[in-house]
Amino acid sequence: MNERIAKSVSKFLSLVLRHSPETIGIKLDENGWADVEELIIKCNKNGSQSQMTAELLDYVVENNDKKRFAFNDDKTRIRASQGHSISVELNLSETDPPEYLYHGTVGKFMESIQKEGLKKMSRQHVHLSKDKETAVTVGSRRGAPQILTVRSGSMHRDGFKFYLSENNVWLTDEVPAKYIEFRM
Ligand code: HQG
Repeated sequence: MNERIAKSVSKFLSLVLRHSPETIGIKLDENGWADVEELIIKCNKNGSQSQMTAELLDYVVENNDKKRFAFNDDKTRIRASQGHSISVELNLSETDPPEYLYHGTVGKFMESIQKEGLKKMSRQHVHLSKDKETAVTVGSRRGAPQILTVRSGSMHRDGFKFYLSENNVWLTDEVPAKYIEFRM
């Protein structure tokens, strides 16, 4: 498999399955699922992903570095496991978080985060990582990474809910500033 093609398919699927299914004229159901057959047909009608096949989709779901996408049991439907900006009900069950989780961001957001905590911004949840290395990768997408330590255990004891996505990203609705350690 050509990794360049697999990466471009992953990016395109992120766009369609997390943010704008209308790009190729499909609809997701309320739980974020797209019909696989329809997705393949409509991708091929859309100029930018005209090489889509069932095999390619299988490969990307299986080998994606962050396991961003998942099939349902009979592989007739596919969805993104997290990262949505459109409103979908993933039906994730609440999970007890570890004592600390990490968030990778960049310097220009720090002042605002210190004031108002971590917000969902354009997504459905605040995304947190269980290890600093992953947070560094997340922050590096935007520049020199700044890593925040979140006192998730305290938050949970204070009644905040946490969810673990199918691909092991920790999700919560917000992180008030008082639970954030701004120095490593
Ligand atoms: C920041 C990727 C100012 C926040 C990653 C972040 C992740 C604030 C940006 C997933 C703020 C939002 C999500 C506040 C938060 N004031 N800035 N109060 N609160 N921010 O992309 O966490 O590779 O929506 O620090 O790996 O960066 O696409 O969130 O910098 O798991 O699969 O606002 O996306 O996954 O950015 O990334 P994002 P994120 P994929």
